[in-house]
Amino acid sequence: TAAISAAGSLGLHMQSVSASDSATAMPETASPVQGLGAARSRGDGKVKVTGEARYAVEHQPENPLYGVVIQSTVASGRISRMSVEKAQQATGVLAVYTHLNPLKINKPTAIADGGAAQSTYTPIQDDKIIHNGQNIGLVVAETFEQATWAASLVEIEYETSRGLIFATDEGVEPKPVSKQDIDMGDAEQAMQQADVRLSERYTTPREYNMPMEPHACVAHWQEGRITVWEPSQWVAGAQVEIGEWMGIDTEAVRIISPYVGGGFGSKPVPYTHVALACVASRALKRPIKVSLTRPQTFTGLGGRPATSQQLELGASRDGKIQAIIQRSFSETSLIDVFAENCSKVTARMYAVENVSAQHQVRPINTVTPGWMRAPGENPSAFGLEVAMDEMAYALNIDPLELRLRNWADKDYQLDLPWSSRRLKEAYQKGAEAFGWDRRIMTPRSMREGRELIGWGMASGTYPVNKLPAEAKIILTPHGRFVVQCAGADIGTGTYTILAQTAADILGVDSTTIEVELGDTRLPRAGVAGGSQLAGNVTAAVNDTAKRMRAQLLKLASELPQSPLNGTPASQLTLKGDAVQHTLRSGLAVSLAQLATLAPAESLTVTGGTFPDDMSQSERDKMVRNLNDMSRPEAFSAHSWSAQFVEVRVDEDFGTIRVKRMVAALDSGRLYNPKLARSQWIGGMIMGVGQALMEEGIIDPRNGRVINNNLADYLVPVNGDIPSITTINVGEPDFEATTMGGKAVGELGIVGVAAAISNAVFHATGKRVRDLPITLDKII
Ligand code: MCN
Ligand code: MOS
Repeated sequence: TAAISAAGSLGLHMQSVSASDSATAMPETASPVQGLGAARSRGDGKVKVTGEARYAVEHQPENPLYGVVIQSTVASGRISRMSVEKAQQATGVLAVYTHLNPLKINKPTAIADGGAAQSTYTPIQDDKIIHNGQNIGLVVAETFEQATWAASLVEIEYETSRGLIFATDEGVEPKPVSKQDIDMGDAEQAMQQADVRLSERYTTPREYNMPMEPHACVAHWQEGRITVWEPSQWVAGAQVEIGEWMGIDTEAVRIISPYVGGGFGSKPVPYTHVALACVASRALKRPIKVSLTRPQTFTGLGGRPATSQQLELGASRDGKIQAIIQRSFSETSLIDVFAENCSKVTARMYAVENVSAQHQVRPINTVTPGWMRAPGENPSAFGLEVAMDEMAYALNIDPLELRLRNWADKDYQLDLPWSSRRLKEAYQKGAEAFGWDRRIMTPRSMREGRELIGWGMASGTYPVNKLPAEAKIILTPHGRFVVQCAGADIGTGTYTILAQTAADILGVDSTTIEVELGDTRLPRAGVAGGSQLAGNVTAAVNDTAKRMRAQLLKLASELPQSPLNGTPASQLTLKGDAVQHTLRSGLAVSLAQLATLAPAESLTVTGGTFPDDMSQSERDKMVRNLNDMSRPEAFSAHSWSAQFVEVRVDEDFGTIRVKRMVAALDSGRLYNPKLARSQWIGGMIMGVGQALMEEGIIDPRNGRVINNNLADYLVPVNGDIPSITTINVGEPDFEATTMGGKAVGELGIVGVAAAISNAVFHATGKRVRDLPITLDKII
């Protein structure tokens, strides 16, 4: 299947096979420039696998200090006594910062109302405890070991009050998030008239992102300015928050984050240990490293909050869904509203005219939750797609057929046409590759020996978000291009696709282009979140590269010593590391030669997608908050997927194994099919974890996260993951984005847990509506 044809170079219909075969299925492209659409390997791959890539906390400043965070051990109340003398007297200790000896930290502005992946908690300002594992102190010493030892010497007593541990506890006061309510048609009445009604509750537990690189930073205060090496999905957001915490100008903050060892939504903005590091560096006038331990990351920042949704579906006998009524809630902290909105896909996936959905948050004693891959869409699709399977069984209609009978020819929620929706193709190609037509509908009807076989499917979607961005391209004295942009590469492939974007325009091999990312000094870009960065920054680099090309042609034509002097730029082209005459072959000036002839300042070009007349400060504002993110206006633009899963359930032991996964996905044009597949399967694997393993276990007595480490908080390992087939059914969608691509990063996880739950039902006849699907729930 070595399949990069002319169509393949636009990322079309690139079919790949199982994960184990991916090397043969995804050859390096033969295209001369390895531009967009080429299935190239990651440019940053080698430095990452050889350990050369320096992650934030690996930055080694001169004469560093080490800070160790102290966390609370109760959920609610106040610190009644704290004794830090022993710690202060321990070898190497410089300071113990607590509410008794605080450093001022200002309350940051919530970055987005009802969706900020951020806590506004300010540590060490008072004695109040609002959750277990709250950051309540920082011990600073000459070495990490000294700081760790000293932290253990701090004595703390609490006056505890009754905490609200779970969203369903008595005393919890729900808050509506009415901004996101859905009220279409007359759902109550349509429900009454429906032939078949189903109403069930679907829940997802607390889940944690847990990237390999824990949350760890280096803060260095020097002469009124702070530089922070911080793993970041969004350096501009980090810059604002740190400035606010410290009470200094945003411009006095620099964030450096060239590599991020995964974020999955947990690194959009820094958390409060970073605030402690920054103010401690200022107070002690030395650089300081602060790293949360793995257990501390479970409460030093939030993961996906637990969700619960009551979902009622009404349908006609022939399988037309006539009404949906949904009431959902998710946990939040006592101080911030973070809504994991369970109705993100409810009214969008199918042609349903009557929908009523309301979501509320329930404040409890927990750290403010945050983003985790597809916040909202993920639990929303779990509920809806399991409910659709239940309806299919209630009506005795094949689950895939039921979905087709409810095909949405437009976005019913927004009443807008789709920009593109190749979901039917996804259903068809996915079903074909999976062999869905051989499925026997009756549960427990397929088996092999002791193993029950279950086949399940689900749909998934993720929206296209947008924000302008900027880039800079430099031609170096050696005739090489450097592309710069502040956007992050969190393991996604930004480095690579930006080189590919520039290569298309500049006519050089993309592997020769250097890309620099993740620094507030570089041209503006917004968050690597909401699966939009690729679209935003490829568009910016495309524009900048065109400006660079125009500039080079102009220089070649105008520089007195250029061999092409006097040739109109319209007769020149940029390819093969040279500006060439289009008509007279051999007449050319190499980029290296041009670089020596041209004045240095003429070889740096900036560009991007902000409106030309937008001021610098307005541009700053846009990339520094989340409210200016937009969606296309005349169309509803989304990525789509169809997930097919086979599980095997051991009848005696109840163990569940995912045997096969097939997904057909529409993410529009793929900028790099190899990387897009890597993203998709990454999401699918995370979906396996969500379906079968992941669950934060909370101690009802004190709100402690009991399984706060990677030995007890289970995630899939290689042995849990079957062969995965991904099929690209997307086509370029220029209504969605400038470069024609749609969302990739979060799409892969959406719907996976539902497909697995549906497969488990098919295998066993047991319907599991509460994730994860552990064996106790099916035996
Ligand atoms: N891509 C493509 N064609 C497109 C769009 C994207 O080939 N049409 C590929 C590119 O390689 C691009 C990548 O997919 O770099 C992701 O692009 P995009 O969907 O725009 O997502 P972002 O760049 O905004 O990345 C964030 C996204 C999110 S929100 C989460 S959560 C997530 C994810 O990416 N976290 C990740 N994928 C992750 N992958 C890794 N390794 N680590 C994480 O923390
Ligand atoms: Mo992704 S959860 O939007 O960072």
